[in-house]
This record gives sequence, structure tokens and C-alpha cells, in this order.
Amino acid sequence: MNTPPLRPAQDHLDLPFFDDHHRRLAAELQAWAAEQRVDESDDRAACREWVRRLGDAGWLRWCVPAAHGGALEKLDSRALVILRETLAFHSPLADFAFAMQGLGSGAITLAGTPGQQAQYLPAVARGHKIAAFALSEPEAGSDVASMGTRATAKADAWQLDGTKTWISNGGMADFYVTFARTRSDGGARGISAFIVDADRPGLDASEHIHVMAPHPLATLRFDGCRLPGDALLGEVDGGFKLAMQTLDIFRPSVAAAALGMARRAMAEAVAHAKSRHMFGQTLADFQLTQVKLGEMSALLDAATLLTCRAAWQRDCSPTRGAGTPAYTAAAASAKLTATENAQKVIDMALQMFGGRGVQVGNPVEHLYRDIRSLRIYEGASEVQLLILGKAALR
Ligand code: COS
Repeated sequence: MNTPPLRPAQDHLDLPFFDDHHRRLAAELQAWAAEQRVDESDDRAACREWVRRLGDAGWLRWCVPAAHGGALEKLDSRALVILRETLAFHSPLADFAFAMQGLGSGAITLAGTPGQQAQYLPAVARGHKIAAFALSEPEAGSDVASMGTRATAKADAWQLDGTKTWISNGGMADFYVTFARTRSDGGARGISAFIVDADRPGLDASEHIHVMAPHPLATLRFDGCRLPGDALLGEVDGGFKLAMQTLDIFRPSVAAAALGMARRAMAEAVAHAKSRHMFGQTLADFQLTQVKLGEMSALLDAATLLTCRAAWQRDCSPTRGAGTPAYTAAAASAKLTATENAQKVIDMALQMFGGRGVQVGNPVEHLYRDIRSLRIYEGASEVQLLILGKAALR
């Protein structure tokens, strides 16, 4: 999409959830993002280009901790929220490229050995290695614990067999953090994580998946794929929790990406309403339009506050922060509300454009396709409701 005539509203950064360094980050990123022009007609080439630019400009440093070339001592959810919201406003594909560097390396940040961290994280931060997170399977999407991909211990090595699908950056990543079953009887307690370099014999990532808002996706097939013993990431059988902890970090940032897209739709709708003439006045003069814009604002406000709360809670709350059930619920609430509200806001914006709203090339038409998968990936809305329901029962 990446035609930026408009600026995102950033009033919410004045709220006490944020510090001055967050506000500086937002202003600097906004200035940089508004300048970028990337040909996105080939999603894979465009993603490579975005990773290169984001790495060169230093933005990917926010995906890893300072000890390994990152911007801050530890990952900062509020910075991730600002980065994704701003990038998504300008280009959902740029946001995707950024987010996958974080999600794909997150488990290494959380549980990697010093050697694994040194090998992968600085390269992720510079954009020299492209990261991916391989969790979903054809028969195990929301129900992660039922995965069938097996990791078998061999002398000083592991062997992977099975299939992963819907893997973002599949076929272009340099490594895949891959989750596989190490105990057949263990359910959620029998899963482990591995770092799989893309060039391992026995890994085939050639089957690309094409989706309504093009971005790199593929199915991974592991057929007797041998890994060295030190490919194990974290503890044996500790992979399910590691996957959930990684998703926990990034769920508020998915909410932020949705917010960025919705803010762009809102900005497009306001600009259109002020300039479109009909029945002797502008579209903006109709009360019907004002009511719609009011509804869109309220939906955005609710999503914004929940997103900021979740990110602040993770970064700052001594009792309801990272690793607590209260934080998991706050992240779920933010992801659910922001993605669902963004879909509504974008749909309302498109309706305001009339026929032009569905014309290919119109930013709101693009956003209408871009937003849809956010209600599904990294935990569908129904999974977020399940998490919230279980929390309520507790
Ligand atoms: N952080 C740390 N540990 C967690 C956790 C979290 N956020 N969520 C669950 N766990 C732990 C539980 O505490 C439990 O531990 P014990 O075995 O020690 O009791 C274990 O993990 C199993 O938890 P639970 O029973 O809740 O697991 P379920 O199989 O019922 O699954 C859902 C829960 C559905 C919430 C989970 O599978 C999920 O998030 N699915 C969506 C996955 C997803 O996002 N897929 C997209 C892939 S990336 S695009």
C-alpha cells in the first residue's frame, strides 16, 4: 500500500502509559516511514526489502535485547506497540516484516543458550537473518497441544518428521523456531522447541500459500530432517509454555498493528468526507457521516486503551506483568478488541467511499483485505475469548 499522504493520530502517546523515549521513538519512526517507497507488487521481494531497510535504519533493534544488538536491555512492549502501529499505518507489509523478526526470534530471546542468542539475535537485529515461528499444523491450529510433528532423539542429534503450515516467512526465512512433539503421551507437556536452519536437509519449504492480502506464507515438510543436539531451544518438553510466552509478548503488538490499519482507514475516511461533494454539501456535512465517524472514533479509543494497558502491564506492573495470568488475559482482551474493532472501522470507512472503496488500489480496499487475517493469526478471536473465559472462571 505504502502511499503515505496522511499522518497517524498519536494523541494517545500523551497518556501516562508512555515515557518520553516512547514519544521520541514514535516521532522518529513516523518521519522515516513517511519517506519510504517500496514496490510491493511481489510480496516476497518486498518483504526482503523491508527487512533490509528496517535493519539498516535500526528499527529491528527493538526486536531483541541490548546484550545482542538490541535497543533496550529487554523487550519493551510499549515500543513494539508504537513500532507496529506506525508501520501498519504506512504499510501492513512493513509491519509484517518487522513483526516476524520479533516473533521468530522471541523464543530465542526468552530461552536460548548464550551461544544460540549470539548466533541468531544480532543477525535478526541487523536484518541479516530472516526469522520465522513454526507452530501451526494442518490438524493443530488453535489446539496447539495436539500437534503431530515429532522430534526423535538420536545419538547427539534430533530428527524432525511432520508438517507445519501457515508459516509466515516460509520459504524465505533463514531459520525457523519449530515446535515438535518429544513425548507421545504428554499433550501440552510433551512439546519441545528447536532452531531449524533453512538449509537443513530434509526440510522442504517450497509449497507457498497464497492469501487475500499477499504476504509470504508456506507449508514446511520435515522428512527425516536431522538437527544437531544443540538445536534444542529451552527445556525438553518445555515448548508449549515457551510458545505461549512468546505469543504473550506479541499479542498486544498484533492489537497495535490492527490499530495502525484502522487509524489509516479513519484518516482516509475523514479526508474523503471533507473533500467529497454531494447534494450541495460535503459528505462531512451530513449528520449520518458524523455519526459514523463518531462510532469509528469510539471503537478506536476502546482498542487503543486496552492495547496500551496490556503493553504497560507487561513492561511495568509488579503484580500483573509478564508471566502472570492477569497479563495473559489483558493481552487477549487487547488483541480481541483491537482486531475486531479495526475490522468494523475499516468496513465503515470503505462504505463511506462508496464504489471507490472496492476499487483495487484504493488504500481502504487494501486495508479491508489486510485486516482480516489479524482476527485469525496468533490466536483467533475465539481463542482469546477462551483465554478470557478461563480467566473469569478462575
Ligand atoms: N504462559 C505460560 N504458560 C501457559 C500460558 C501462558 N500464556 N498459557 C498456558 N500455559 C500453560 C498452562 O499453565 C498449562 O501448564 P501446566 O501443564 O503446568 O498446568 C499448560 O500451559 C497448558 O495450558 P492449557 O491447559 O490452558 O492449554 P490448552 O491446550 O487448553 O490451550 C489455548 C490453551 C487454546 C489458549 C492455547 O492452545 C492457544 O493459545 N492456542 C492458540 C495458539 C495460537 O496462537 N496459534 C497461532 C500460532 S502463531 S500464528
